[in-house]
Formats: sequence, C-alpha cells, structure tokens
Amino acid sequence: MRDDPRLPTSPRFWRSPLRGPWFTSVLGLVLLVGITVLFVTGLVSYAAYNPDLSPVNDKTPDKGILGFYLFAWPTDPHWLYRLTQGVHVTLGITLIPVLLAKLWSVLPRLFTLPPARSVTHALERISLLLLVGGGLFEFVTGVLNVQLDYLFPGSFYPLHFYGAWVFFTAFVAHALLKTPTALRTLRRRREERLPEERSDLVAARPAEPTFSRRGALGFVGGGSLLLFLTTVGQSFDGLRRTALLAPHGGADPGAGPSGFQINKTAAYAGIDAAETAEDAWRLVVTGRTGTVRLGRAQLARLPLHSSALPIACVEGWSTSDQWWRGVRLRDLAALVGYDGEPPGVLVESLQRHGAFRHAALRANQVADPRALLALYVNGEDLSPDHGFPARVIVPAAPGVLNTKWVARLTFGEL
Ligand SMILES: Nc1nc2c(c(=O)[nH]1)N[C@H]1C(S)=C(S)[C@@H](COP(=O)(O)O)O[C@H]1N2
Ligand SMILES: [Mo]
Repeated sequence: MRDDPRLPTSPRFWRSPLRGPWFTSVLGLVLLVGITVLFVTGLVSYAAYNPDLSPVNDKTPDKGILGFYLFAWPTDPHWLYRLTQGVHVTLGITLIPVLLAKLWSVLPRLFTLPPARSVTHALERISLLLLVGGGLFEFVTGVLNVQLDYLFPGSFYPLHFYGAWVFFTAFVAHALLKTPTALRTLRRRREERLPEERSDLVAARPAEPTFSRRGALGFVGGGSLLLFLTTVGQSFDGLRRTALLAPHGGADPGAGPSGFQINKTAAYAGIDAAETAEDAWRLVVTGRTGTVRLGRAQLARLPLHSSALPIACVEGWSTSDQWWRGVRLRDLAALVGYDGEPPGVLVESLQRHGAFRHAALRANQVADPRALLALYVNGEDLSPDHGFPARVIVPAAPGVLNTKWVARLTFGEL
C-alpha cells in the first residue's frame, strides 16, 4: 500500500514539481518573521485591555501563568494601539496565502507511513499536529472575529489567546529544528547555485512543470499583496474605500463632523433617546468624598479641553485623530476627592447588555491630560452613534476602553 501511487501515502502520489526545499524554506522564513510579529502584537493587544486591572476587562479569567507578561499599558504614543493592532490584523490577513502555500508544500509529509518510526518521530509528528492545527485555528478564529464579529459570543478572546500559546509553543520548537536547514538551503542556492539537496519534499515522479518555483512564489506573493492592498485601507481615512476586506455593514457614518467609523450604533446598544435627553441624563461620579450628579449642561460649564485622538478597534480598523472636546477624567476625579494623583476608574454605560457596556481604566490613563469624558467631536455635539451625551476617549487605548453613552464613573481601587 505504501507504494501504490494512487494513494497519498505513496511518495509517488505527489507529483507537483514545485515542491522542494527551496520553496518550503522561503515560505518558512517569511512565516518565521511574520508569525513572531503576530504573536507579539497579539500579546500586546491583550495587555492593552488592562486585563489584570479588573474582572470587567478580563476576557480570559483562567489565564493563570499565561498572563505573566502583562504590564501597565502606556498612553504614549497616542497612536500606539492603532499601530500594534493594525499590524496584527493586516499582517495576519496578508500572511494567509503564505501559510496555505507553506502547508501545501509539505502536505506529502502529513501522509507518510509508518505514522511513527520512533518515539522522537512520534513526538515530532504530534508537535506538527499542534503546529498545523494551532496555526489554522488562529488564522480562522482571527478572520472570523474580524469579519463576523460575535460569531463566538464572548469566547473569541480565550479561544484565540490559548490557541496562540499552543500554536506558538509548537512554532518555536519547529523553528528551532528547521530554521538552520532553511537558511542552509537558501545559502547553498545563492552562493553555489547547486542543485537542490535531495529531499523528501521533491516529488519522486515529478509531472511536467507548467510553472517555475519562482513563478509559484510570485503567485503566492501576489495573493498576499492583493489581500494587503484590500485590507490596509482600514487604518487610513483616505483609503478606507479600498479596504474591501475590512469589516463592513453596520451604520454608514455619513459625512460631516461625525462621519467616521461607527462600531455599535445607539440603536444596537438599546440606547433610548428619552434617557439621553437633557432633563433625563445625569452623569453619576463616585469617589472618596461621595457622589456627584451632573447634567450635560453642568459638565459643559466645567473646564473643557481638546485632544486629537483616534479610535482603534481590536478588529484592526482605526480612524485618524479626531478632535474630541470634554472634561478631563482627572478633573472629574478631583470633584470626588482625588486632588493629587487620581486612581483608576470603572466606567459604566447606559447600555444594559453586552460585554462593552463597562470598562476599567488605569490610574495612568485617568491622569493623562488628553484623557477625556468627551461631549463634542470635531466641533459638534457627539452624535448618538458616537456616544451622546458623553463618551470616554483615552490615548493609545483599544477602542473597547472608549466607552460610549457613559452613565457612571466610579473612581478608586478597582
Ligand atoms: N457602551 C459601549 N461603548 C463602546 C462600545 C459598545 O459596544 N458599547 N464599543 C466599543 C468599541 S469595541 C469601539 S471600537 C469603539 C468605537 O467607537 P465609535 O463607534 O465611536 O467609532 O467604541 C467602544 N465603546
Ligand atoms: Mo472595537
């Protein structure tokens, strides 16, 4: 059965003349760099949520020691999350053709018999299962979350986070084993122009080539380029229309001062115009010295400040800097007894359901003079969809921490 060329377990079944160590090595080295960047930007994205600050931010409460690296997310530079998450999502999408081509290039090995020649061989194949399974899982969950958000209600973060650790562990083992070979393959080819090393990747009974290996690589690169060009616009205002693969649907923000991307609309969040009306809405601020209630007109009479800050969503899209105007979070903290260094704050929305109706901010985020409870954007009242009567906006933070339709701020130990 091993040698029956009609079965994939036979080396003679695989006939593409494109397979070979050079093709696999080039793709492997691209992934070595790319996946490392994805892993780092992914861990950083999780840290940006301040998960160790409060259970309301923590999307993977059972992370245990996997959260060892968490750190206090800074507020500088103000476009930090815009960059890290834009890179994470755009690069992840761009690498899909490379990942698929790499898997295709080593596909015959999936079928080799006997399944294990030795204990080491068995271990190696199990690690490959984690590598391939983990890799596909990460790319699929990532794309699904961006494209069809809330397909996994609430569970995307733990799935993608734990999956990343499984995948990356197998990836590191694989990279340690294979990178030297890959580099050697490329060096041999460049310096000595030797024919390819003998390798089980090369077809034993190759079919007539219709395509060179270089051509195949160009084809993969072209696919990546196409995905890149139809995604990257999600991070740049002028290019947004080119972002054919970025998340769509939802409300059309239209033109004018509020004409920038909307994540969840007021209607979606169940915000009723009656509860945001001037005579109905009160901001409730609680702290060391008690509670104060402020209507929107009272807030507007407090010292107002402007900050130019973007919205940068976990889905990878972001806006350019918008001009927000409102009351500094640290001034609100001062109203309830924190005159010096302000503490963190729990922000709660009028919204009654959904994971994003509340968020906790760190002391450094509250203290930053650019962090506002915004009442206006780009010179006008906030639109209902951007969070009227008031929303939080914090430099460098993921969009999810910029709570809309704020009802309550509770300063203190979280
Ligand atoms: N109350 C509430 N605030 C929220 C959200 C939400 O669903 N509910 N979504 C958050 C997310 S995920 C993002 S990216 C930003 C988007 O803000 P925008 O719609 O004004 O662009 O709002 C954040 N604030
Ligand atoms: Mo978001």
